[in-house]
Amino acid sequence: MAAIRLALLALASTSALGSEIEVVVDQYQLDGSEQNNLIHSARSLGQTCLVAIPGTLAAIEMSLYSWYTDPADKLIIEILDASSGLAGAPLLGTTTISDAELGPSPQFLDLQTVTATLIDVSSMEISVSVGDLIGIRLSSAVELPAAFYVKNSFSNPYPRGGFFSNDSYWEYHDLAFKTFVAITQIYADGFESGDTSAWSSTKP
Ligand SMILES: [Ca+2]
Repeated sequence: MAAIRLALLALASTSALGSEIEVVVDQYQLDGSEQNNLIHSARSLGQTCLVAIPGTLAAIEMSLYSWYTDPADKLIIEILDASSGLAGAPLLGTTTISDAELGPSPQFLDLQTVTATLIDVSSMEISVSVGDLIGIRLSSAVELPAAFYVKNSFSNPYPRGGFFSNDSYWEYHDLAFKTFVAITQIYADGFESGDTSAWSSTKP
């Protein structure tokens, strides 16, 4: 088990004059206490979620672990545009994480801090708007008995989306997950506090 990737720290950096990029949690479902779901060569699965904060999708956190896998085995993470349904949903981006990069697998995620596996998806540069339905699909080429696992709950703790596996969808299953969105904060005065460089061009 490697340390959790803390790429978000790098994302939360200052950009252009008068604005700052901030990474915030958008959608979340913290309960993963009811089931460990298998992911292997014959079984993909995922979760849909409804975007509420516009920006750029930055990261996904999930409670993942593996069994009989090799450190180099890959879990594939795909982000889908599920707004028109999951069947044939356009692929917005894909990345992988190796078994060696998996973090801890708590039964409950923590809203305030990253305690499981953080998957950086910022390189996909996916712009999200309020009301977009995003699908997060997990798959792998590993063959049973090797498998990855992700924790979820049965009692529909997240009514704004649902669980899917291969071609099936269950509204009442929900993975434990958090989505992180990078937003650009624009300062009302057009420049950052303490920065007086803009004054010279606005003074008469
Ligand atoms: Ca649900």
